[in-house]
Formats: sequence, structure tokens, C-alpha cells
Amino acid sequence: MISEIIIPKLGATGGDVTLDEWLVPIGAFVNAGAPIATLTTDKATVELEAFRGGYLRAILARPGDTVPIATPIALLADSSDEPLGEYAARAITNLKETTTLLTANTDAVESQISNQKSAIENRKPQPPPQAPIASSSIAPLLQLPFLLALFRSMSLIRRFEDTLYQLFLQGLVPGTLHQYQGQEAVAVGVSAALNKDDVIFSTHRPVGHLLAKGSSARGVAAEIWGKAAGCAGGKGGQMHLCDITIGAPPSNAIVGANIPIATGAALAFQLRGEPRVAVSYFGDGATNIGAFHEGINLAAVKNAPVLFVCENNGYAASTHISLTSRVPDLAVRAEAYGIPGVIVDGMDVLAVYDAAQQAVSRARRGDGPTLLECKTYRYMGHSRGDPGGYRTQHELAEWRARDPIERLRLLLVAQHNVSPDTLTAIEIETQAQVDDAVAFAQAAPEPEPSLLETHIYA
Ligand SMILES: Cc1ncc(C[n+]2csc(CCOP(=O)(O)OP(=O)(O)O)c2C)c(N)n1
Ligand SMILES: [Mg+2]
Repeated sequence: MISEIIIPKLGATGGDVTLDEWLVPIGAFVNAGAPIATLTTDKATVELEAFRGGYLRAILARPGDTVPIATPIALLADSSDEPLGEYAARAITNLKETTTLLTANTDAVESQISNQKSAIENRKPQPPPQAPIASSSIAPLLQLPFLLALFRSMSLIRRFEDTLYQLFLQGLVPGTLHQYQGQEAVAVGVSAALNKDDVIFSTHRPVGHLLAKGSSARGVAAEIWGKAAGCAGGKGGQMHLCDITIGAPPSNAIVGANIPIATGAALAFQLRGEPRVAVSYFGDGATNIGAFHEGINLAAVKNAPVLFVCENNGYAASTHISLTSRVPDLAVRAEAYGIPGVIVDGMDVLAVYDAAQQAVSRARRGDGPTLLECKTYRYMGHSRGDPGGYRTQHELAEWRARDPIERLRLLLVAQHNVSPDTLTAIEIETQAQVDDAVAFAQAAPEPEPSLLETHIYA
């Protein structure tokens, strides 16, 4: 079978895309998800990935060509000599004439990447020691239904994000995506320590935070598709998810901006005498923003009930933490504010839960905020426009070997006698939940134009 690889909707404005280079020779086999070409949109240079496995049988565009969205640019086939049929007239089956361009481009990019990689290798902190399964110290204290709920929640987030990724490659998701695969243990471990009326303040990467706190997959999906049934009425999109019913005011894509806002919410709880806690999620990149200092310092001096959760995934967009901070452990900054700074393995949901629970109890009894640094990793690029070429496959593989879902699976099977089939059944259920959410979102009506000016504060 011959399948077309089309240009998905990559750019912010949906404009034309320039094909920069082919990354795979014609005739080679490519796996599903493997990058096959680089493209430049109105926003960034991105990699185009194969949405299925197959042989790159022919290409339909040359490096330098400008191609509109939805145009087929390559053909994947089940064999390297499959007949080209209707495509025969326009298919390019030999890239020789473009190889000079290819080599020149590749050399410049390679040397840029290798410079940054060697700068990083020289100063990079090592990931925390590998623990093969989730933290067993508190595991025996926890009931099986609770552990299974953590597994279900992480599985739902992973399935949701993976499904969106597949649909994105087919050009079926509007806008861009900032994905959460790899970081699930943080949102799920923290949420498990919270009450329903506690609030979370999220970032440009909010899907996992909201699903873990209990937002419906349908509401989140419909928001990503900009539909009226979306959790923000279709006005927010992926970066501005919002669900007041589960304690999630609008997520904030301005890096670090939610930190003082979470402090403000916590001060309100304190003034009203309510036993509620506010959580601010932010990345390593946010710890160099002024709002980090102001928000944490104010919370510290007022003993505000906040939990500051730094998801240190090692990168702010394409920049490694070692290039922006002289200290590899961001939790040490807590000392400057006179509050506890705790480092936790963010790939271990039980360790995150344990640390979050202690910090939340502390906040609830009036002893003030904690800075919790979760060492974690994002498997995908910064956004769907980021090929992630600034990190090595080795680094990625090292972190994937510590996958939070697989670690909890091992623990459940080895220490709680859970049958692997029980866990597979949970994953089938969460996939069905995601498929239902996507179908719902795609079929849902658009927001009414008359509502355009509602929910505006002036
Ligand atoms: C104040 C501000 N500066 C720059 C940006 C552009 N930007 C969006 S996300 C991002 C990187 C954030 O990195 P980090 O805080 O580590 O979070 P991560 O993406 O790793 O989850 C940048 C620079 C922004 N949104 N806001
Ligand atoms: Mg980061």
C-alpha cells in the first residue's frame, strides 16, 4: 500500500511551509514516529515524522520548495519497489541533484548541535541514580486501590498525549502542543496529596496537571479543538486550559507568572481561615524569572499555604539547565527564602506523593510553603514545533528506562501480586476514554460568535 505523507498544520498562522531537507534516503525503511524531513514554518524549524512505518518510496518535493498545508510531500510503501501508480509522473525517486544542498545544510546544523552538546556534556549534572521500581519504602503503607488509581491516572495522561501526537502528525489537531509524556508522576503524585477544593496553577504544559486533578478528558480534548464544550469554552486552547470545577484557574503560558498568583490565592485562603492549599507548577526555566523570587519570598514571609512544584526536566525550550544556572539542584534556592527545599525523583510517583503529602500537611497546618524540585524529563520536544535535536538519543534512552508508568507496573506486579492483565485492562479502558474524548471533541459544535466578548475583564 502507498500512503501519502502530508504537511500537517504546524505553524501558528497556518501559512505555507518550506521543506528544508530530507533526513532519510529514498528507499530506506522508516519506523512510525521517525523524523523524515525538516520543515520551516512561520514559527520554527520542525521535524516531520512518519505517521506509520514503511519504505520512503519517493518524494514529491525538493529541499527549498514552499509547500502549502495538507500537500503530500512523500510516499511511504510496504516494499522498496512497490509500483508508484498514479504518482509515477511527479515522484522523485533519486535525490542526487539535491545532495550538495543536503550536505551543506547538514554540516552547518550538525556543527551547531555538536557545539551545544559538548558545552552541555562538560557541565551537565548527572540524573539521579536509577531505581528500577517505584519507591518501595512507602509502598507497603498504601492500599492497592490507591496504587491502581495512580496507575490509571498516569496511563490516562500518557494515552491522551500519545493519541494527540498521532493525530497531530496527520494534521488533525489545531494549533501546537506542549506535551507531558515522561512527567506524569509529578502531576499524579502531587494531585494524590490534594483535596478537591485545593487549587492548582498550571503552565503552558497543562494537560497532565488538569487530568490528574480530575478534569474530564472530554472537556480537555474539546478545549484543544477550540470547541464550545471545552473546559475554557473553546477560548483557551491547549495552553490555557481551565476547569474551576476541579480547582484549576486558567493555566498561564507566561513562564513563571503563576508563582505570585498561587501565593495570592494561598493568602486569600489564609485570610478567610479556609484549610485550602494552592499549588504552583512551573519548570526549571521559570526559576530564573523575577516572579519566582517575588512569589516565593512573599509566601515565605506570610507563611502562605502554597506548594511550589518545580518540574526540573533539564531544559527550558532548547536550553539546558547547566547553561542558565550555576546550581544543578534548584531546591537549594529555597534556603534563600527560609523555607524547606526538597529534591525528589520525579520519575517515581510514590516518592512524589510522599514528598507532596508532607509539604501539603505542613502548609495546611499553617507552617508555610515548600519548594519541591522534581527531577524529571520530557520525552517529546518542547512543543510540537521542536525536533529536540539539542539532546542525545542516549540521554533520552536513559530517562525512558526510568519511565514512571513502567516502574509502578513492576512494583504492582512484583510486590502486590497484581496480574499484568489487570494493568493491561486499565490501559485499554483509558485508551477508550481518550478515543471517546477525541471523537467528542471533533464532533462538538464551535463556540457561538456572540460569546466572543464574554469572560473579558476590563
Ligand atoms: C516570560 C516568558 N518568557 C519566554 C517565554 C517563551 N517560552 C515558553 S515556554 C519556555 C520554556 C520554559 O521552560 P521551563 O520553565 O523549564 O518549562 P518546560 O517547558 O520545560 O516545561 C519559553 C522560553 C514565555 N512564554 N514567557
Ligand atoms: Mg524545563
